[in-house]
Amino acid sequence: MGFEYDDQNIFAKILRGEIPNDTVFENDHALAFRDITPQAPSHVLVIPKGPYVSLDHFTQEASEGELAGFLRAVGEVCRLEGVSEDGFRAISNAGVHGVQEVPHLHVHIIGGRPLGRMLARET
Ligand code: DGP
Repeated sequence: MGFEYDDQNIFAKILRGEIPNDTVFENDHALAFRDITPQAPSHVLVIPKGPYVSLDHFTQEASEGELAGFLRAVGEVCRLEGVSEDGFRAISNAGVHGVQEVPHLHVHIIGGRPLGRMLARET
């Protein structure tokens, strides 16, 4: 499957510095910042700096350095936010079924309170 990246998406604008963000952590390959509509006391988005739409796209086309830098940023955020001990949820929505709003790969790191079940059960 070919992946098309829209460089006018809002996270591309954040990476270019066109829109401000509340940065939590940054390394060579990733930026982590607070979600504008937090779902819990701690809600941080981790994004790769490269133009990738989804985890599927990223893991197909990113270099080993990008993969490592991104994943290490996820861990750094957990520790910086203090959610490692009590736990957290990492979510990456993709595509229509995943209800992805912003078409630049992001992992939500959510914690700071009990989060309940991952999904509502289907009846
Ligand atoms: P989703 O694509 O559905 O996984 O979620 C996108 C998330 O991005 C959503 O929780 C709200 C957040 N968001 C959207 N626009 C902005 C923005 O301009 N700044 C920040 N910090 N977060 C945003």
